[in-house]
Amino acid sequence: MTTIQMTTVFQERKNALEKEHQLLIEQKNEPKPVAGNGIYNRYINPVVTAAHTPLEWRFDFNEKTNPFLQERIAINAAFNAGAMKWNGKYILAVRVEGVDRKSFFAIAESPNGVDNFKFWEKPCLIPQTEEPDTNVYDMRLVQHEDGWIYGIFCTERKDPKAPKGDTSSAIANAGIVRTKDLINWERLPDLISNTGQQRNVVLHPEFVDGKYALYTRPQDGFIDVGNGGGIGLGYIDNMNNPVVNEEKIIFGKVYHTIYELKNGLGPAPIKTEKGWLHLAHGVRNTAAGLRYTCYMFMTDLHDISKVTHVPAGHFLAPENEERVGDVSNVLFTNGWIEDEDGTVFIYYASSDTRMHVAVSSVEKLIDYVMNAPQDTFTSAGSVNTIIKQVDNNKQL
Ligand code: M1P
Repeated sequence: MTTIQMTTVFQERKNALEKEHQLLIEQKNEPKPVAGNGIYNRYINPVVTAAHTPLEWRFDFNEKTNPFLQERIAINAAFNAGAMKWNGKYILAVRVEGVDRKSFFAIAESPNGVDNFKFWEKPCLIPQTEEPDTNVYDMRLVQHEDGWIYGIFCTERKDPKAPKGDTSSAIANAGIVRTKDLINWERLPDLISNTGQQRNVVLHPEFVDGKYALYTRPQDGFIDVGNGGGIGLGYIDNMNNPVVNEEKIIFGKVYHTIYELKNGLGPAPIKTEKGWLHLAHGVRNTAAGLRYTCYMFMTDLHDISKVTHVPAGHFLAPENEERVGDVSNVLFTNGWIEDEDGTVFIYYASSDTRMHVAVSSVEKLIDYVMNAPQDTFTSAGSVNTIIKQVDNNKQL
């Protein structure tokens, strides 16, 4: 190929890539045109995908070193994002995963919460502790009343006790960073707890009796909860020395529910006049593998360890194209944003691959959590619940 032809190939590809990328990012998003369940509206397009990541991360744009304009660093997925409203913008701390399987965090912002999510120029630079992280993921962003924005995430490292030849066993723990600008991150020590491995650790946004409150999810193994499991609650005095001495399970696993195998808190709870609204994920096993769905519950406004309301079953489950991805049949959430007018943007990832949004309001979520019937834990109980509603409807 002559130099003239090569220049054309490079320039043509550059133009095409830039056009495609711009169209994707600026694509308008609309609610799905269905009556739905009256609790939330899903939006048609995913809000963030691997293809949303900046072209500069993926392509060397120097024609001399990359004459075919090949993708040098490919991105595999963009999912499990923490979320917050900041300086009037809807911010996602996205778990971006390269094709090398390593996840990292990157901030994407949108002016309206449902489309036009654009990544900041560079991924987040997370300082290391003395024991470097092998992989990091699933950050919960919390604006705490102490003035800091905290990011608590899972840090994964190879199990040092794994027998020779076992190249998979890992240990999960909660890594902690804090920031004032989402650019400069201060790394604090990893969480110290006595209950085994930790994932899905979430900071409560307010002090409780002068202490930091943490929702935890202790488990015996990396995948299996073993004898542990459930959503725990513990307290620490100082984020610079994050030792949680005692954890109380406030929401455990229950036989024949959507959280039979394990569960974990999603984002930090939303404070309402009726209580704290929680969004979590529950996992059950099936012949097709683990199924992850999202569910809601409420805790007492003055006693955050007391669960007051739990509607039966899932609140959001994978549907249509959401069912398929790198880890299929998974919906996972670790971010939502409550707007000043009570609108709630629920950010959820499907099948460990891409991010979506569903929009609701505090009023609708309270109505759902307080009035949808709770689980009776038996088929006969479910039938009775339906018959009661049919009979009530007949009186109308
Ligand atoms: O693959 C599904 C999810 O599995 C893990 O969640 P949990 O610890 O509750 O099992 C996490 O790795 C999460 O990132 C992932 O989406």
